[in-house]
Amino acid sequence: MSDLSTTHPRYASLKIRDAITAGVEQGITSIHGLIAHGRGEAFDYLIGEKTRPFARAAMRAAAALLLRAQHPVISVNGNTAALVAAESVALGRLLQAPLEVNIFHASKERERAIRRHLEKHGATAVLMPSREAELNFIDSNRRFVHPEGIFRADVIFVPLEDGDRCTALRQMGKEVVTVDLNPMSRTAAHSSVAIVDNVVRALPQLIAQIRALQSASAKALEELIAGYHNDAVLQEALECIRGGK
Ligand code: PTJ
Repeated sequence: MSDLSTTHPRYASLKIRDAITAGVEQGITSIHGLIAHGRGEAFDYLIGEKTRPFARAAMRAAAALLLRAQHPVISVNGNTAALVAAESVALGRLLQAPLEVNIFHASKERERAIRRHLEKHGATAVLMPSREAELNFIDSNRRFVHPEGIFRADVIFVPLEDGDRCTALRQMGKEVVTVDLNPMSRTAAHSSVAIVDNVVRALPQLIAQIRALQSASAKALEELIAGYHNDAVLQEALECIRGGK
């Protein structure tokens, strides 16, 4: 860990860097994950490193979609595990949804390290990718999924996604909720709901939003989902980055 003073003006950002580099050192996060993180940091800087109204709107719709789901699943990769393991476990518990390890850069060792890390944070059942079920429309390692998890899911929460799987899941008729700081990514464009925010800020707020909507009627959830337009929300994020808002 860096010798960080809480008074450092970049303290929050540097703490997150420490978490992601620790993830690499522990064999949880891919070395490529550092590059992905750097890209995320650049976009975070451009949105002012705070949760914006467009992200809050997406979180409300995401909460409604996840609450309406019959079989929600939370997909966890190396960056998510390093940054928000405890929050991912809490989200799974709240939704009674399984966590499933699914990584882009293939490594059985890293899959097992992610599972152990989630278990250390309180996860009881972590689904692992298998050769028994494969997604269509995708060639990468991410096509291998658990038959009772992502394969069967109707709504999948996939923070820090690569665009290919998001598109494949949508082509298979599933709803996809993502967290991605880049509003121009294929992931953001192709998901049902894209939360343009740092996953570190987004997860606690999404959990709070789900709690707030837990007793909402089915009709109220439907209305929230129907009133959400991902393209328009991404446009707002782009305007914010261009300095418009
Ligand atoms: O563990 P693995 O093998 O599954 O690999 C995970 C990564 C993230 C390396 C892999 O999925 C990947 O290469 O992703 P991409 O295509 O680089 O996309 C990652 C996206 O996440 C980019 O659009 C980044 O801007 C965004 N991002 C990075 N850090 C954060 C983020 N979004 C939200 N919060 C972050 N902290």
